[in-house]
Amino acid sequence: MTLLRCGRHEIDLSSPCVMGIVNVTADSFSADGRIHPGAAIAHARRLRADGAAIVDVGGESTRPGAAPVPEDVELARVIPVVEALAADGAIVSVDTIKPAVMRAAIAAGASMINDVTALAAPAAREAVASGGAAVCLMHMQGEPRTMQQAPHYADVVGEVRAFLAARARACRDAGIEGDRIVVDPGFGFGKSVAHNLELLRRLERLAELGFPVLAGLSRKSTLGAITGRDVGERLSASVAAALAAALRGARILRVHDVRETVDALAVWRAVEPWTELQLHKGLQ
Ligand code: PT1
Repeated sequence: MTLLRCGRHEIDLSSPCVMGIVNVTADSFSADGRIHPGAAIAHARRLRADGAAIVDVGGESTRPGAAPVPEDVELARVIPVVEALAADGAIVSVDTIKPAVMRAAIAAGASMINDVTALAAPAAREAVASGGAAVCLMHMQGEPRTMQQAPHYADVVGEVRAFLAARARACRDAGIEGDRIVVDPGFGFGKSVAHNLELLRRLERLAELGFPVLAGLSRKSTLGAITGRDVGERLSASVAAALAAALRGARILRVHDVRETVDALAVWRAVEPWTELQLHKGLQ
């Protein structure tokens, strides 16, 4: 059994789980500019009811071309949402690259930090280590504003794997236990369509590192390139991509469409030979 320790929570990853995406953006603000986190909190509660094991709260977009958000703005967006969800007993992840946001989020009850720069800052490693949080270490080439301009690799799988192994080592050296570390190839972060597909096809190579693998493909442009669909029409493509990742060893699937992904995983689980025993015992 693979257990991930997140703060005082434990997640059983012997079968894949779903992380629901909660963006705290313009929608969460009233017309006068004051924070109104209610919409984000309600959305996160719906995702949990739909079967999300983790909710990932983000106040700064990292998608291609996105601009940075000031620290005070990010804090004001994220912290009220973390407080409300943690009070519900939720496993809350916070998608941030700023050590001050990590510290405040953990103090507000977050039990996982999702950092697209893989805890590059020493203060970030210290915040996660002292807070007892889990961490998702993600690979990115370049920075969000410009990363899609000319992504280049000699060996994309080998380079991403070596990067994640080195980041995991740095985290352990900083006092973060191995059973709190998750790794992520960072689909769409400085990668062409061919790079993303190669990483997905050979995801087992990353699972071999011995840490649970998180895969985030939901609604991304690679799925648009494959299907010809706009971002709002990528539900089936996203579910298929999540399942393809799960089949190759991903243990956490970061998605917008939680209910649909949970159903797809349930069918896959029921078909897998290793579920036969539980089925005979419990589901007859
Ligand atoms: C991810 C991820 C993330 N993705 C983790 N955190 C985003 N750990 C934000 C596109 O090509 O995969 N893993 N946080 C969203 N980023 C993108 C990137 C969104 C690319 C869209 C695209 O469309």
